[in-house]
Amino acid sequence: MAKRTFNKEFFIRSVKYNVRTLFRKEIEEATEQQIFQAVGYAVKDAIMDAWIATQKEYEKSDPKIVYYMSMEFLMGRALGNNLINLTFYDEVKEALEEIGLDLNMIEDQEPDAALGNGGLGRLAACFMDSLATLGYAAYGCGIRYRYGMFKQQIVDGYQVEVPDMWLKNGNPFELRRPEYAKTVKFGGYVRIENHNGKNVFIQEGYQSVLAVPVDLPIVGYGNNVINTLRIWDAEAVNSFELDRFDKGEYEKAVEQENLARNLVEVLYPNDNHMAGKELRLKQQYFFVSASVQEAIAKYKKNHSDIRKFYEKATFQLNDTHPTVAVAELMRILMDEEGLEWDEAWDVTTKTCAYTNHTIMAEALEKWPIELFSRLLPRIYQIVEEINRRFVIEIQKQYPNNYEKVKKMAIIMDGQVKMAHLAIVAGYSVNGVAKLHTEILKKRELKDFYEMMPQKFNNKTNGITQRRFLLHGNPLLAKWVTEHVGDEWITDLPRIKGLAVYVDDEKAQHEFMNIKYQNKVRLAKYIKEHNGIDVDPRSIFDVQVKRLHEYKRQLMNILHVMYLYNQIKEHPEKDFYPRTFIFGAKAAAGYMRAKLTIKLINSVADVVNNDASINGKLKVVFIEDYRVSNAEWIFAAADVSEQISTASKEASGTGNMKFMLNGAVTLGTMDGANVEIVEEVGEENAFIFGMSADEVIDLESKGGYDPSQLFNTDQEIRHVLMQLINGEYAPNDPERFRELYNALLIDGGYNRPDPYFILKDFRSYADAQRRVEEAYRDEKRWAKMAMLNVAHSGKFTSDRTIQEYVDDIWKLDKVTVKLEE
Ligand code: 26M
Repeated sequence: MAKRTFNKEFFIRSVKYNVRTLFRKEIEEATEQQIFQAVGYAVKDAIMDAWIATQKEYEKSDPKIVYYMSMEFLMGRALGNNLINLTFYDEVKEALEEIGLDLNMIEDQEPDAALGNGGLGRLAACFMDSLATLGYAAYGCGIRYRYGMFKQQIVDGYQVEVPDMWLKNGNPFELRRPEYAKTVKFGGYVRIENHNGKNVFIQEGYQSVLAVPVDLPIVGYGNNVINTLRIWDAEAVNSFELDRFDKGEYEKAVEQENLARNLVEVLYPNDNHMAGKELRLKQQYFFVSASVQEAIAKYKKNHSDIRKFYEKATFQLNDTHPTVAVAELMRILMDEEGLEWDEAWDVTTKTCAYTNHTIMAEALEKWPIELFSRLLPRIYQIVEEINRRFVIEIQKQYPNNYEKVKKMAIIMDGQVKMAHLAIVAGYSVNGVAKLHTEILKKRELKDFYEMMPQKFNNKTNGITQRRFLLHGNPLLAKWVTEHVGDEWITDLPRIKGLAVYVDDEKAQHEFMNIKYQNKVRLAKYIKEHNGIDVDPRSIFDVQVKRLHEYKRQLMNILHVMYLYNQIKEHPEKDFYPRTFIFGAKAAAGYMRAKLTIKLINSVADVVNNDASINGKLKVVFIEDYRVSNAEWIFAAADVSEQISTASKEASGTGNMKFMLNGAVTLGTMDGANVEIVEEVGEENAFIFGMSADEVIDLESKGGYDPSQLFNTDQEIRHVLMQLINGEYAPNDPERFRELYNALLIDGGYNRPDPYFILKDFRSYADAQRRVEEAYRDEKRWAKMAMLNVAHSGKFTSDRTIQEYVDDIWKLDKVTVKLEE
């Protein structure tokens, strides 16, 4: 990999200069945050030449561009990652040391850019990294939320949400570009005028807002490619009107100010759940309209025939959230570029492609017609016409089959169904893991698959090894490089070379020692943040992900309660010390999820303070789980908990991050777990529970009756009774009744235990027993863990992106040369 030269003296001078000009201080007087800012600006400067060169190269060679449209980009911190990808990390670390500064401390000053909830947002971030590294022209298109994902505090065991003021000290990496601002219109009505026999649609009485782009550099690894994440900020169009005397004008100006402020105020903190909020739809149209306008303006700079737009641009819709892009593109092509419907439709259906990330029914986006048409009157007209034409298609293909129309129409029962719109108007529909795509084709989207099978394809998710191994786990990264060379950094399958060392005792020792060092690092973090002592020699069993019933954190903690009961009842029995680590944010309004957090913390309080169990069991809830602390957590994990109800987790990507860091999967045959097992072998994972087919079958029969289990299995019964007898809530024995009821009476969907927690419990406990047994055999464990690392090659997002490029986007590869 070509390495750019790093000029140490220049860099140090730049940091010192920045401290002086930004803060009127010498380095010695600056705060840690000020030093971060100064270093951040120095790094941005180091990026600038390549950023300019990349954009010049794109203008010259005119490659096809992908616009990755997403409501979420869960970027995490930029400083360390940028240095890694510039291949300057070690040099900068040394340079800073020379002036008495610690790069780790400086990195720690940076707030996470948490412009996303979880899997979907982090996937977008990994994709941006891979696109730049592979040398493809890409724009991330999103929103510059003033407040990202809330910060989580645990107060008395409960989650408290605190606003995430990530921009309060400024962001040294961002570049504001007001010269490319766009106007976005909401509301009003559409007047139709006839101009020489042609209908012209004029929106009137609307409110407008100015979309101002803010660019963040996306650094490719060692290749001088710098792509752009363009996040839109909102401003009032005419703030000068504030001093108008006319009352009506004044109120209008205030309205515009408010609209702009509210629009980009905050990320909706729901994950896998649709809340039909008007402001959310406004956010969607706001960034989509600005992004589509921008894409067209860019195309028109060097091309005259808008009918060939799709040859140079493609829009990937990250779930249905940006699906109004379909209608917005139609609107611009017809109303502004003068194309006829059929011409515009041809372009649109060759431009847009859709990724589905979930089959959870409550996550499907459906907007009430009333709201949709009031907010986006012209867009609604276009959606209506798309629907009208599509319904005719359905009727042609399935004459007299009204059921088909009812199931597939875009507009039905007073609602606009965004997934249907995305499928009809897109040239590609993809799922995010093999199993997930099969479920889409055979069940969830069966009718669409039968009508247009050629659109459907799978793109199994991936993660970037640059952040999640090279940056997050420097000890293991170095060790891997010593054994297989450093090509894995841009060619992860090379990591397979480790396989020849799995029986080598020296390698096993080194590997386990690195894991131990990482556990010590995490144990320190836990001591500092939770005040809990954990033994780095115990098994670190980790479940970190959003809190959701289908992910079954409840099953995990019930199992901990079960183990604790066993230890108490049989103190003499040999028990390998275990540390159960949780990290999870619950959507602010999701009461059952929040109560599960309280349960985990209540169990932790009891178990961690029971001297009689000699520290055999520890439970830790890591506050504010986020990208930056995730890097440490993955590095320290022995066991990766991937225990969703089979069929519910579309892919999962945490599972891949654990695998890459040498944790062994304890999981169901769900999402990408299936492919992890395929790669590493069943004997190197702990698989349990119902299959997706079994779950779907049982669901269609209306579920099952858990009272059987409750009445016959005394240990399960004991644990469940502890939810309502005050064992973990002596002052309020009723506190966890809700969870008890969900498992035994009604957990939603009109049935008990809809996520089959009790049904899978025994099988889970047995898998946990096998984990313990395996861990006792040090060599066996070392081999398993190493084999997981060695077989993680498939799960790089570089592979995923290459598949998107080959099968969907058809992008041209670009190389950027820098004159030094
Ligand atoms: C919808 C409406 C209003 C507010 C928020 C939403 C919403 C936000 C995020 C709905 C769903 C959201 O994310 C879904 C998600 O993260 N899905 C996950 O995607 C990952 C990447 O493909 C997969 O690995 C996970 O399995 C899947 O759960």
